[in-house]
Amino acid sequence: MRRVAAVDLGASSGRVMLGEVGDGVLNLSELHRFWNGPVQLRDTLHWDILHLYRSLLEGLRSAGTVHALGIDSWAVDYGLLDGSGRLLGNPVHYRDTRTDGVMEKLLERVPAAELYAITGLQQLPFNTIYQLAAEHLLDQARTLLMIPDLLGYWLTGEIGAERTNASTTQLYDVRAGDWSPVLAERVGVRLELLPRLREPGDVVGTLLPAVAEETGLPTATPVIAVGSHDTASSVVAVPAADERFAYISSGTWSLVGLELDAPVLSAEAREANFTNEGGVDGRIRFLRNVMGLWILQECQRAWAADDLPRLLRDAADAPPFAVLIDPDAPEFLAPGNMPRRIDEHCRATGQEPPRSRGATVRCVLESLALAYRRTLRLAQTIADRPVDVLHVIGGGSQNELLCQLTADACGLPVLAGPVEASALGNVLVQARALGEPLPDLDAMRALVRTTHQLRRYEPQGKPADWDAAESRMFGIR
Ligand code: ADP
Ligand code: LRH
Repeated sequence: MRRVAAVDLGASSGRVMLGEVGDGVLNLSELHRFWNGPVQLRDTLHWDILHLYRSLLEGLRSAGTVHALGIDSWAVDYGLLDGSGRLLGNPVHYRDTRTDGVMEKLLERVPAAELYAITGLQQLPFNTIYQLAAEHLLDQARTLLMIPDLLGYWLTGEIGAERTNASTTQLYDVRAGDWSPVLAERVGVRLELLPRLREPGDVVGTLLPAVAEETGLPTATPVIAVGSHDTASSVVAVPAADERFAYISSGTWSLVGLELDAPVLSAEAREANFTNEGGVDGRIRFLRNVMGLWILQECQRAWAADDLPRLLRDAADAPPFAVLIDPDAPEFLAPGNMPRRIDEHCRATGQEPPRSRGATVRCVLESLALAYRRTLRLAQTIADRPVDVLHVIGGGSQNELLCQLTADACGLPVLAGPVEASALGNVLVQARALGEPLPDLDAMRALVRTTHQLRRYEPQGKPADWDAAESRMFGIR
């Protein structure tokens, strides 16, 4: 039996999980869960990276004997090191306003079509390339490390860039499989800043003596590079039985799409803003970011309403299709005042704002389900890959109302679970690196399928209601 620790840092919480993998066995248990989120400090929105690092060490301390550990986190963000390896500043949150207007300016110099032909990445205003264009510390920096690589560096002293996360920077050439010198030069990023790439499954290094002492783990414990982009790890754990599946990795964001063998770089894909992110074992995650449960999380924060089950019951009782929003509207990206911004969005689109919390939540969930429907239909057409089933994984797979609305809107059966998909994908890639006979993604997914219970939602209701709602939604975009 392989025992490994998986550190999984989502945008709303971090966790250290203990994974056990053996013949027909895939156990996961939580060692430590901790808060994660934005911290506003003067004029900049940050992550609390030292809190994350300390929490990671705390989790590892309670792990007991493990054969290895691996780290995955949200994408696009980074820390900069100076020439002596010290962190320059506290990593900035991708929702910070420093990137306001930056994408538009950079696109005047580098045409969107050229960017897409090289990177295959969707345009998100916070992609690393745009953050770097707004970065004040670039001149002093000698090394750029994505968040899991930064934490791995603090654990081992080793520098590198894991490929799946590197693929989210928009500085990575998706066909060449390496950093793009052309783009780095065009945006003024010195190529030496970008470390050598690592594959998921590579050994990052072993623990520094001080880390071993702090965690009680032997110095020989390897840190393994997993699919260090959390979404790459979560897609590993999609319990699909064949290739005719779509997925929604449902957490703070909803990552909605398909798994492909090769990138789709067509004009159609670019115009529909689909991304081709790097997956484990050379797969491509052809997907779009839908704003996700962030909107609900921010409503809960504004209302100080911790009781999510109650809010969801109220939403289930609220009248259907009363109000719709475009969840991907840019005004929903930044933190703060979310219920008020929903109300303003409704007024601006000629709708009466929702009258209760339950109605607001219903509006958010129905609007998300419609965004999923539109995204999945486009993905199947553009990639020419029809699907029979939609897997919903991550924390949002526990939201029964959203799962049912998703099945109804998409006209597809939804299979919900596992909840901790990123941690499972992280564990599975580590187990394989340690020699567990899990030759390919099919084998890993088969193990998830036989060890985890999924909940099935059949499409219900009248398809015509969703057609009408979709037309209304197009009207407000
Ligand atoms: P991230 O990795 O982005 O931090 P998670 O995958 O942990 O996100 O998912 C967090 C979200 O899952 C929460 O915002 C919440 O909406 C949803 N969620 C968590 N627990 C439940 C639950 N018991 N019922 C319904 N939804 C839940
Ligand atoms: C989800 C995620 C997503 C990225 C976003 C920044 O946690 O990694 O795949 O686009 O965060």
